Order: sequence, then C-alpha cells, then structure tokens
Amino acid sequence: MASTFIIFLSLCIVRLKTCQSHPLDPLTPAEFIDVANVIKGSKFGSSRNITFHYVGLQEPSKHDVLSWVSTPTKKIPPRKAFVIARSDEKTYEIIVNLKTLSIDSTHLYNGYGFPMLTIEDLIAASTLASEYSPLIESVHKRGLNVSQIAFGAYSVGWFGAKGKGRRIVKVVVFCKDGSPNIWVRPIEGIVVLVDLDKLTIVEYSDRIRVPIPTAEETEYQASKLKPPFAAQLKPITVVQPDGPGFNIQGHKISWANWDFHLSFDVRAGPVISLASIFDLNEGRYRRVLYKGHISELFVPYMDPTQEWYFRTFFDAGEYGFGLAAVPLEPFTDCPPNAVFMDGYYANQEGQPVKIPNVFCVFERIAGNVAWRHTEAALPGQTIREVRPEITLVVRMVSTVGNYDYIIDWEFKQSGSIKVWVGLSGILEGKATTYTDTKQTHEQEIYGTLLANNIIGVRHDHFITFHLDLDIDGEENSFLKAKMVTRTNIGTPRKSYWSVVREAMRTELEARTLVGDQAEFLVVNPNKMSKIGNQVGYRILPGAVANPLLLDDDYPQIRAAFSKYHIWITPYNMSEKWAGGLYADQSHGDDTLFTWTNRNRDIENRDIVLWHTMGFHHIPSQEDFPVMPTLSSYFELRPFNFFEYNPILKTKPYNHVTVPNCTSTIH
Ligand SMILES: *[C@@H]1O[C@H](CO)[C@@H](O)[C@H](O)[C@H]1NC(C)=O
Ligand SMILES: *[C@@H]1O[C@H](CO)[C@@H](O)[C@H](O)[C@H]1NC(C)=O
Ligand SMILES: *[C@@H]1O[C@H](CO)[C@@H](O)[C@H](O)[C@H]1NC(C)=O
Ligand SMILES: *[C@@H]1O[C@H](CO)[C@@H](O)[C@H](O)[C@H]1NC(C)=O
Ligand SMILES: [Cu+2]
Repeated sequence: MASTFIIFLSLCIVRLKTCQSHPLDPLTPAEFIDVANVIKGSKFGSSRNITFHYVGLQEPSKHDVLSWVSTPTKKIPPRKAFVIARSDEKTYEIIVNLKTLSIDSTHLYNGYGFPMLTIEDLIAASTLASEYSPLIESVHKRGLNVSQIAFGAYSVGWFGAKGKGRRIVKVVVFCKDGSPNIWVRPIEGIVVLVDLDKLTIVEYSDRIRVPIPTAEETEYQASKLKPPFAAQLKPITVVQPDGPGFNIQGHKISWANWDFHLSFDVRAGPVISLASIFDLNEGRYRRVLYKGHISELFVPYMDPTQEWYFRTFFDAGEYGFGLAAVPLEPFTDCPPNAVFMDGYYANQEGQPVKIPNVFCVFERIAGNVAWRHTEAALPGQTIREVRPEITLVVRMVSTVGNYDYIIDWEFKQSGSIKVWVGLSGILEGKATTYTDTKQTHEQEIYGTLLANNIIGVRHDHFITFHLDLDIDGEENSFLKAKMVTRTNIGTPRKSYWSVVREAMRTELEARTLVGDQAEFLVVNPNKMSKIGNQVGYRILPGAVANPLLLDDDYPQIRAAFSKYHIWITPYNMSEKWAGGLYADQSHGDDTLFTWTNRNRDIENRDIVLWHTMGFHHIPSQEDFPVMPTLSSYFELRPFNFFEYNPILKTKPYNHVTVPNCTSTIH
C-alpha cells in the first residue's frame, strides 16, 4: 500500500511540474534563447551570418498529442523547435531538440521563394533607401527633406521570371509632414529596389510627378481633430461581479461546455487546438477541431501600372500575420471584462520579443438571443422562455502596414464556432492630379477618388483558414448536400425542393465554390446519433469572393488557394500554408491547389477543411481617412452532432443589478 501511494505521489509531482505545459504550447522566451544558442553554437556559428526568419514549435505528431491528451500521466512529447534561417544567402530548415539542446536535422531548401521578411529586413531596406542620394534628390525636387519622408518596404511578388531570383523588396515613400496618416499621402512615382542579402540598391526609378496629397482632413487622432464632434454616448460597461466565467491554465482555456488550447504563432497569429465540447447527454467531452488557424491572406491590388502592379501581398507568408500583431488596448480593443495574454516571437537574431496583450479573451453579451419561444396558442397560459446569448471570444489584431485585421474566434454554448474577420485601418492610397471625378472616370484611375489628389485603389482580401476538424475522432468525410427542385407531384403543388447528400471521394470532387444551392458538412461516418444520423458539423460561409484574375496570371498562380471557397485534403502535417511554406516570390508550386491536384482519397479519413473568405474591396469616401470596420464570418455549426438542442438545459439568466457607484463619490 505504502509503495503504491509513493508511486502515485511521485507521478503527481511529475505531473505538477508539467502542469503548466502542454505539447502544443508556443515556445517560451527561454526556449527561444536555447534555440538561438544551439544554432549559433553549431556549424552556423559566429563565423557566418545567420538570420532567423521563422522560429516556432515543431509540433509533435498528431498521434503523440492525442495519446498525451488521453493519458494524462504520460510524459509530454519532446519539445522541438522548427527554424527557418538564412545563412550565406541560403535558406535552411533546422529542427532543434529542446531537451538535448542539439540540432535534430538540417535541410538546405533549394526551391523557389523565400522565407518571411523580418522587421529588421524592412527597416534595413528603408534605411538604405533613406540614405540613397538619388532618392534624397528626388525628394528635394518635390520641395521636401528626407526627414519629412516615411518609407514602406513591400514584397515584390513574382511575374514569371525564370530562376530563383534574389531576395528583394521595393521601397516606396510617403510624406509624414503634418499628419501621421502617411498611407494616403504617397509620393507617387518613386520606387527603390533593394537587395536584402547584399544590402544594396539595385534599381531606382522616379517616373511620375503628381501632387502629394495634402495633410488636410487626413488626421484620425481624437486629440488632434477639430470640433464639431458627435455627441458623446452615455457610459456603458460590462460587469461580472463574480469574475470571468472562463478558466485559463497556461494556454488551455475552458468555458461553459468548451475546452481548447490557444497558442500564438508568428506566421499564423492565433492557433486554436483540441477544441472539444462537453456533451451533457453523453457525460463527456467530444472532439470537434484538432487545429484551426489562418493559413494565408492574399491582397492583390488592381492597378496594373509600373508603380503598382507588383502589390500582390501575402500577409501571412511574407509579413507574418502574428509578427504584425499589436498589443490590444483594454476597454477599447476589448471590453472591460477581458483578460489579456502575451505572445512571443524570435527576432532576426533569434532573440525573444514580447507582444504584450496580443490576445484578449472575454465573455460577450451582445444582446442576442440564444433560443426563445413564446407560446400563445394555449389559452389561459403564458409561456415564455428565453436564453440570452453569452459567448466566449478570443481576439487578436494584426496591423499589416496600413491595414488592421481583427480576428475573433467565438465559441458558443450551442456548439457553434464563429470566426469573425474585421477589416479596418487605412486604405493604400494612390496620388493623382485629379481633384474632381469630372476630370476622369473610374476606369482610368483603378479605384475611387476619395479626396483631393488621392485614389483608393481597388483590391481583394482573400483569407484562407486551415480547419482540421476531427468530429468525434479523426476518420471523417466531407458531404455536399445539394438542394434540388422536384416536380411531378400529383397534388396541387407543382414543385418542392429536396436534398441529395453525397460524400466526396477525392480532393478534386471536394473543391467547391459556394453559391450553388448546397450545404457543406464534415461528418463522422462511423458514428451515428441514437436515431441513426451521422454526427457532423456544417460550415456556413459568410463573405466569399470568386477570383477575377486569370488562372494563368502570376499572382493568381501563387494564390491559387483563392480559386475555391472550400477544399478538403487528407491530413498531412507539412501541408499548413496554403500559399506555400516560402510565399515571398513563390512560383505557385507549393499551394493548396497543387496539393489537391494529386487528387488523394478523402473519404472516411483524417481530413482538413480549408475555407477561403473573400472581399472584393471597391473603396468609398467613407473609407477615408480611416476605414470603419468591414466584417464577415464563417460558422462551424453542429449538425446531428447532439441528440437535441445542446443548450436546452442551460439555466435561465442570472440578472445582476449594478450598484449605483456615483453616491460614494464626493
Ligand atoms: C554579418 O552582417 C553584418 C551586417 O550586415 C556585417 O556587418 C558583418 O560583417 C557580417 N559578418 C560576417 C561574418 O559576414
Ligand atoms: C530641409 O532641411 C534643411 C536643413 O535642416 C533646412 O534648412 C530646410 O529648411 C529644410 N527644408 C524644408 C522644405 O523643410
Ligand atoms: C505531405 O505533403 C507534402 C507536401 O505537399 C508531400 O511532399 C508529401 O508527400 C505528403 N505526404 C504524404 C504522406 O502524402
Ligand atoms: C445614483 O446616485 C446619485 C447620487 O446619490 C443619484 O443622484 C442618482 O439618482 C442615482 N441614480 C440612480 C439610477 O439611482
Ligand atoms: Cu480592403
């Protein structure tokens, strides 16, 4: 007895030691330092220059993670880091073992494309441009000093050139004098081509002379704006007298019937893993989502001229959607009841950098109704039953240059996961001679005249999500439920609609443009509800857009993941980034499109659903000088997953009366 007790106790201690860690936790600051030290102490030592372009968790295999989850006493799988580094103008993929503090493997990448740009890359390119005498002269010619100029370093895209090319960016310039809103005050016509490896300027052009839009009306800071102001709204707040209803332990979050893991990745931003929902009926947690995150964002501008054609941005693969994340401000970015979490990434030297308050987590009461019914058909009785909707939100904001993306993962007690994307920030403006639409027409200027001398150029936002659904286990199928009109009925009705549900067998069958009358389901064909329906989840798309570029246009080849709204692939740990692992100047040979062309079997297997949201953005004057949030979402919604409405048995709402605090202030 005594010995088993001691064994049990020691297991507990081992468990306690690791109780804060989870196999999917992001690297800690100490782990980032270990990674840098191991690599700098290796053959990539101090004699050679090495720059870190991606450092993140080398995920343990899905099998290892799931077996760790199901056996709580099991030791955590060995912690490893995946690194993409540049040394001697070559790209290496390095796996560092954080337990043995040694390199597990090194792979020299020989393909097309380059790793993510670092912040140091962008600064170095801008600094170089700011010291370049032809640029200084161009600026003087426009009556300005370099001290009045701001710089933007842009990825250059790929337009069919043969060979691997050089790691380059194009620097464009803006006026920062008189207003912080540089994005609508471009100094049009100047483009500086910078070689990031050689740190030299390889091409310079100053081609056009148009007026620099004035600073007037471009300000957006309340402290600098002049009256009149809109009437101030009455104060409003959210009070949770008993504290938040969720529990955060390390990176694990549980709330109501949900349980999931939240991680930060420098490329993807928020990563939601192992989302499971407690089923009151079965008395256990059931698996829904193994992993969900943004895979890529594609933002091509529709101005084909010399200074603009290359603006075909991949905001995750080129700029790092997590790298561009900004600290969230309490009370404004997130409501008063929010709790904040920090994130870390490695800078170009491999050293950890903290993004404080990178996520906020909060319970949202938006005044919506989760379910209700008033029964008026029973004389003499009044039945009214209402449940207000309270949800859990995980939020991050990424400011990629001019644009601000707000990402919300919203969990509902009903079993739905709603993913919101909001677009705000500032339009990428193009300077023009025009000050009135009568002087031109929209076809000539590739956008909308927003104010004097400034055009909001038309563009797209395609956002692809990687959604590894595991509905009650890994073996899942993807179904299209097509609605068809039936006729020849034999009653006075001439027509009605019915559903033909079909499991997609291969990747090519599964590629889908939504819009035709159909519903899309991921089911577990091996698990039925009590009455025999396959358990599943629907995906309800919100904003979708069809690409309008030609299939063989270079940006479209690189971003071929935007061609369909829904794709299914068999699970493959190395297929994460829909635009390719090396998105900067990629040639489109490693995309969701090329993977699915293998046309693998997808029926009754571990599958991943990819969803591409899309916005064709035709700017309007209201988007100037800063854009009101434009948002959309998609929803993952249970479908025959539960035996009945899972929130039937939520208890009625507990009202709280907020004390009148003003009486205590004298
Ligand atoms: C490494 O790069 C820095 C900055 O570009 C440079 O000053 C230094 O000479 C380089 N060192 C080696 C060993 O190449
Ligand atoms: C540019 O800088 C010089 C020296 O600092 C100053 O004399 C000059 O007035 C500046 N020009 C403008 C347009 O600000
Ligand atoms: C996993 O994906 C990579 C990249 O598409 C591919 O090279 C590899 O063959 C795939 N593995 C399997 C088992 O399909
Ligand atoms: C709150 O207290 C103040 C000061 O005692 C009083 O004037 C006010 O009417 C109260 N408001 C409410 C809503 O009770
Ligand atoms: Cu836009």
